[in-house]
Amino acid sequence: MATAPKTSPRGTPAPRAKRAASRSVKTPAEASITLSSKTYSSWSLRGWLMAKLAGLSFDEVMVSIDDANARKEILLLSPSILVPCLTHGDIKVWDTLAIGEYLNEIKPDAGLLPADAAARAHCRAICGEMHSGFSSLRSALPMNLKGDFPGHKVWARALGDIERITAIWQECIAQYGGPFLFGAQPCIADAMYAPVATRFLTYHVKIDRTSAAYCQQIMAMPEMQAWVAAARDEKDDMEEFDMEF
Ligand SMILES: N[C@@H](CCC(=O)N[C@@H](CS)C(=O)NCC(=O)O)C(=O)O
Repeated sequence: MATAPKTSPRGTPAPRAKRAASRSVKTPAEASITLSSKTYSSWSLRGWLMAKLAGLSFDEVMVSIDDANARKEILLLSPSILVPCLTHGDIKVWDTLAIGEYLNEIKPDAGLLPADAAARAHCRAICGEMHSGFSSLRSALPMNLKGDFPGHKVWARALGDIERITAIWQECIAQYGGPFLFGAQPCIADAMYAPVATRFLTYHVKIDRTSAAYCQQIMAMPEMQAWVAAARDEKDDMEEFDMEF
């Protein structure tokens, strides 16, 4: 697997792209990503954010997972019937962690994984914990970027998940110096935990100062601000979720 150097060219457009932009010619996107709700779909947010951090140019294919015809469409676009799904040429990648690893292979200079092998292993471990765990937190505090629930009661099992997540964050920030989990730049791990940061704010979860500052750091990212603004513009509100979606 390709590893990433410490520095990133993120935000520095290639000279060719610059020339195209100055003539107002829209260059075709390199890829597309299937997404569902920007308000509620935490996995869509993770995959989208990873692609943004990678510097990939991509089209967003929005599908509503409520609608039967749209579900058929997702089946064509994503063999798991889940979002996100990345399509890059003939290659389809339909699982968020796999998308992150694939993006790291095609954009090895983007810094999606830490350059140091030990930090990289640490990063993969905490991404794995998010990918396969914290089910109590997910069902108790579903992502809802239009919501604000100050009095929300957090049940005991979700509190265990919150303790573990904030311990992960504190440990990473102490070890790598912050402000992101693995240092100065956001990486795959920050994309994996970004929806959790939104939940802590939406439900006014009481957390330590380091974790609270980390949530603010995530929300201040220009990519997150763009995603949240798009979520607020989404028309269809859904009543309520009893599990993460
Ligand atoms: N393990 C999958 C989880 C993806 C997932 O659960 N996606 C949800 C949206 S956040 C979904 O597509 N649900 C479709 C449905 O419930 O119909 C991943 O890593 O991508």
